[in-house]
Amino acid sequence: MSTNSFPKIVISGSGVWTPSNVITNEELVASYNEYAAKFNSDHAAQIAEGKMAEKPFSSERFIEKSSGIKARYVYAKEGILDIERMRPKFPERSEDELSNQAEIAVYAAKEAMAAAGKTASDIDAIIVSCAYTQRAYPAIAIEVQHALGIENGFGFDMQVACSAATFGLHRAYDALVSGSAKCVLAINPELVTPQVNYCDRDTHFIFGDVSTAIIMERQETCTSPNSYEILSTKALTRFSNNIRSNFGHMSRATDAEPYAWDKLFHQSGRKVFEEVSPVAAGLINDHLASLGLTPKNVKRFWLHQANINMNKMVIKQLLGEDVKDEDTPIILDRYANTASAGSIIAFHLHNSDLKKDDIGVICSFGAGYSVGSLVLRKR
Ligand code: CO8
Repeated sequence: MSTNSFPKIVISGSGVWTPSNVITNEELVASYNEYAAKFNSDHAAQIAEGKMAEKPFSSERFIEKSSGIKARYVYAKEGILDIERMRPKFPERSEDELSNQAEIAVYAAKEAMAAAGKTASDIDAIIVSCAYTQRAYPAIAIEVQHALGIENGFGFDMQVACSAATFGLHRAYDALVSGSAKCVLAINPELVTPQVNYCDRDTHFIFGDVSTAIIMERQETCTSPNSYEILSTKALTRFSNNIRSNFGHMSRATDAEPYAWDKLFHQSGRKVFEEVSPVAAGLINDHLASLGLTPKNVKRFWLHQANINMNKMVIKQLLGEDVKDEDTPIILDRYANTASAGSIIAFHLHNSDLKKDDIGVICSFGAGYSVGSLVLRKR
């Protein structure tokens, strides 16, 4: 196997914070269908005149069959199931309080730091990388740095939708290789439910909230009993409007309605499914080939968790039919799509049984389009 001659960089700890609130498909569909029935009744005249479209009903059977999702964890359950509101409700915090996203970032960060045996004084870079940050500045990463008592180095935020976590890990890797940091805390506080359109049956079931974190450092400082050498990183982007949200700071200047459908998450799910799966499989294949490896050399694929059928298709394109479930762990049945955090949850929950020298691949794919992978070897 060919590896580069750069210093060896390792993942030495991971953490996941899971919200205590759960919404099952049954609860979500019951609430949406009640909302849709009321909408149709309230707008019966306009619908009859063809001036407004009737709201179609949602179905638990459809959701589980077409996505694999059975439930999702949410930061705040209040509001989402209220048919007069149809969005989560967070009490506003003062500027003196820790922001919601920094709070959940800190939970996951502490778990990852404990797993890697690191304290605040060991860390000198914090990357908060996720689909949305709750404000533009000051960076959530700098707030987390402060909250954790990390006095050295720097922090910054970045966004690459569903590939934010892997692209964040790529930046951590680059900083460690170049020597601009010695120990990086990369966090993905995915607080996405505020951007879900709970009035839209095509997308109301897709997302859940979570926070994940990884500690990355040079091999020589690693004392963790469970660590992975990063053999290589690879990323690819291709522009597409098929997954989009138009919410942003410009909305105020355009007088746009902040809750309009196009300001929330929307997608052409079928097109995404068909277009992204082969690109993800191709990137993984090329990445492994660049290291003299094939998919058959990989013990575990920790894939992005958007859709179970999509993951099966990617694996089929890589390996054919013959794959055991434990080789490609699925967590979206419980967590749903957690934007960029899905592959990191899968890694965190399903890596401790790997043996020395086993090869694993973390791969994300989603909006942008963006695809990112890391090839790992157990130490
Ligand atoms: N109940 C009943 N029927 C439904 C429902 C529902 N809830 N939803 C849709 N249908 C209907 C459709 O309207 C359609 O009806 P018709 O045939 O009459 O038009 C029919 O079911 C079939 O619809 P689809 O063809 O769309 O169904 P699919 O089998 O393709 O499944 C999925 C839809 C599950 C959305 C699937 O296409 C999918 O998962 N695609 C992959 C999408 C993906 O990976 N997207 C990535 C997004 S995540 C990302 O990049 C991060 C973004 C940032 C995070 C944002 C957080 C808010």
